[in-house]
Amino acid sequence: MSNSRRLFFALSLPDALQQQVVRWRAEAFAPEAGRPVAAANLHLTLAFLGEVSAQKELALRKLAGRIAQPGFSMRLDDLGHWPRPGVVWLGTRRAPRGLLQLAELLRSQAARSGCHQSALPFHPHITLLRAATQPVAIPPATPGWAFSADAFSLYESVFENGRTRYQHLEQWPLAKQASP
Ligand code: 3AM
Repeated sequence: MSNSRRLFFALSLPDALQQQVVRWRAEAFAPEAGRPVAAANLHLTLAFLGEVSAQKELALRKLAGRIAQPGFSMRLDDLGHWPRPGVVWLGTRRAPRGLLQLAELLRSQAARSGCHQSALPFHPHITLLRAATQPVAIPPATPGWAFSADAFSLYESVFENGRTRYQHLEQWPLAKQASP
């Protein structure tokens, strides 16, 4: 399997927003709540592809390059805890249609290319803490950051020296958002 890589499509967070989220997280959660995801690893997963051969990766990159979806904006105003996977997440109370359509498109392309897709419904989220398997005090609100997506990316999940790091591989633009 040395020829295959563990890949996923995701939205990246701008550097400034990464830093704001990380600073807020340090105040908002107790240190024992879970293991903080590194600022550079914060992302919103659109479609998880699993272990993908070089040939399949090339085909999926070509399909991604033909996507002509509009960009979108959302408010990061929701928080939650999934105790089973041990995840504390940041999300949105109103997922924009553009986000749902983009994820649906990438997931169906992945499924047609033979990448197993979870049967669970898509729940857009940015993982803040991992290994959060004990009850966590969730703050009542987030600062409600505005987040605009004008591109989506392909990442490789690399596990080395006991740590997971996400390597950015390629980015594709979303079409300009229509003015309101
Ligand atoms: O940070 P999140 O949770 O959004 O949970 C994994 C992470 O997303 C998810 O893919 C992202 C990069 O690893 N992931 C890992 N294994 C998965 C699987 N089998 C998975 N998503 C769905 N099915």
